Formats: sequence, C-alpha cells, structure tokens
Amino acid sequence: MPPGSPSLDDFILMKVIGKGSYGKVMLVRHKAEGEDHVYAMKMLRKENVIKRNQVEHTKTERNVLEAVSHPFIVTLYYAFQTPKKLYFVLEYCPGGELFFHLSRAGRFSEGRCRFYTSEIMLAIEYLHRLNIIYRDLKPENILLDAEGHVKLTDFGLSKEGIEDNFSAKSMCGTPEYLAPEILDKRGHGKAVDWYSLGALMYEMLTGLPPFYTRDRDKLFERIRRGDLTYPSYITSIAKNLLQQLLMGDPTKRLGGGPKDGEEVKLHPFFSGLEWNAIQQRRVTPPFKPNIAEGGDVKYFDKEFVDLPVVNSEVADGAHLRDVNHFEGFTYQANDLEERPVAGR
Ligand code: ISQ
Repeated sequence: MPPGSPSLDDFILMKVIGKGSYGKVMLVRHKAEGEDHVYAMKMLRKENVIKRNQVEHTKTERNVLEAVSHPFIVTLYYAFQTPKKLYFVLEYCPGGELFFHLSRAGRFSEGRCRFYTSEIMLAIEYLHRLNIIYRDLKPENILLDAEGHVKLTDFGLSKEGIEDNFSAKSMCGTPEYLAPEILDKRGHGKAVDWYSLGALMYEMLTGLPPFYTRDRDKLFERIRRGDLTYPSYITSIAKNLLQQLLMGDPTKRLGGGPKDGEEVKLHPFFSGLEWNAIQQRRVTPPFKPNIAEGGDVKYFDKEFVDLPVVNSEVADGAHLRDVNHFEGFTYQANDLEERPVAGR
C-alpha cells in the first residue's frame, strides 16, 4: 500500500511486555506528529512461524483482526513485515492480563466474575455471528483496557470450515480450557467457546482451572471424565451455570444450540444485567487500573518489563532478501482518529 506503508521505522520501541515461544510483545510509540500514540507491537519471527506450523494460523489471525470491530476485542492498527519478522500493531491494553489481577486477588467475587464474563460473552457472540470460533479463550488472552473493560486478544483461532488446526505439533501450552470434543478430535463447533467460558469462570471464582493437576495425562483424563468438584462458597446458581457450560456433550451444553449465546444470557446467574448497557461500555468496571501517563507498564510482569529492549529489532535484517514473504500481510486501519492517546 505504498506510499506511506507502515514500517518498523515509524515506531520507537519502549518496553518488552510479553514473551513466549511465539515471539515478543512490546510497548511502542508511534513517531508521528501531534498526539502521542502508544501501541502493543506483537512480533513473530517468520522462521519460527514456519517451523512451528503456524503459517495458516498467523494468516488467519491477521485476517480476523482486520475483519472485526468490537468494543471488547483488541483493535489492529497496522500490520507489516520485514524479511525476518511479522509485526502486528495493536491497541495497547494498559490494565494487563485479567489473570495478573486474578493471581493477586486469589479469586474474584461472583459480581466481578459476572462483569468480565458478560463482556467476554458479547465478544464471543459477535465472533460466532461472523462464523468465527475463538477456540482459544484462556487467561492470557483476556486483557483489560485503561478503564477496566475486557479486550480479547490473540486470534490463534480458526474460522469455521477451516481445516482442523489442532495437531500434536500445534498443541502447545496448557489444555485446561479445551473442550473434551477438541481433545478427542471429534470435530467441534461454536460450543467449544461456551465450554471455555465455563472453564474461565470456574478459574475466576475458585482461583484454579477446572480439573487442575500438573500431570498432563491426568488432566486430559479428568477433562474427558468431566467429574468436577465445587467449593462450598460457590452459590448454587453459579454452580448450575458452570455445570451447564462444562457439559462434556456439546449438544447438551448451554449455548450449544442454534440460539448460541442468547441461551447463555438467559441463565439466572445473569439475571438483571442490562445487556445493551454492557455492549455500550456503560457499566462501570469493578476495578479501574491505576495508570500513569505515557505508557505505564505496572500491570505487566517484571520478568518481561526488566528485559532489555534489544536493538537487533531496529535493523531487523531489513537489508536482507525476503525469502518467506507473507503475501497480503500489510495493513493500515482507516479509522486512525479513534486511536488512544498515551496514558489515557
Ligand atoms: C495489547 N496490550 C497489551 C498486551 C498485549 C499482548 C498481546 C496483544 C495485544 C496486547
């Protein structure tokens, strides 16, 4: 999209805020005139993407992020590549991961859990309407914005109809939130997201994921068997909802029918919620991040933030020949007026 295609040169790299086998996420500042815009820049090494069989995943993520526009889903502002890396420039969510806050709190009250769950539900319903299954609803993928509203990130997800991307090779990370039909490769649909929502709620309410054990084989077995215990402080209404969402048979699961999320919304756990107000971000979050101006990283783990900002990124082999060009990856959002300003 020249002229004016986005490039690495347009950004100042400020801090590392996340790192994993996939690559790195950094807080960056756009070198533009006028207002001071900060973003989260996700960087993937092409070599790594190819080696880990994530090429299709990565293209899906890029396409889905362009296609979506929702108050509780992270916005993609730019995407570009160098010969060595792929870059996603995303809305910065200074509140950090929801699970940063859960670890601190131990567990959330049912009211706080209900708030986050309701916003996540609206995002999932929206994706399902676009025939997108999120599939990857897990603690690390739920961020908080500056006001304390939820933002889903990481679209290592798959559109319906796309070839199964669950394989031994791509199955990395913990399977705590995976619906049993995914584990068993029985084929899966939108109901997997309602199962994961149940797993997420269970963790918010108890502090641990359902079926939790460090023994991976045991964990798989427990997810398949589906017998779960509930601490006595869980109210019977919450327990009933969790049991219906964590139902092993997707056809019997709440949300598993043609009404999708509408069915989940009708559960008594959510009674009294004003869904329109939630959609419009008019419900005040139970916790407001306390954020300083200019790209505060206080809600990100020190282990990342203390890492050096390496300048190998700055040159990034841009002089090299691009042997693994990702066709059609470059992107620039058109509603750049909506960008958040640093610190706000
Ligand atoms: C946005 N803000 C903070 C962290 C992030 C991590 C991944 C993707 C987007 C992000």
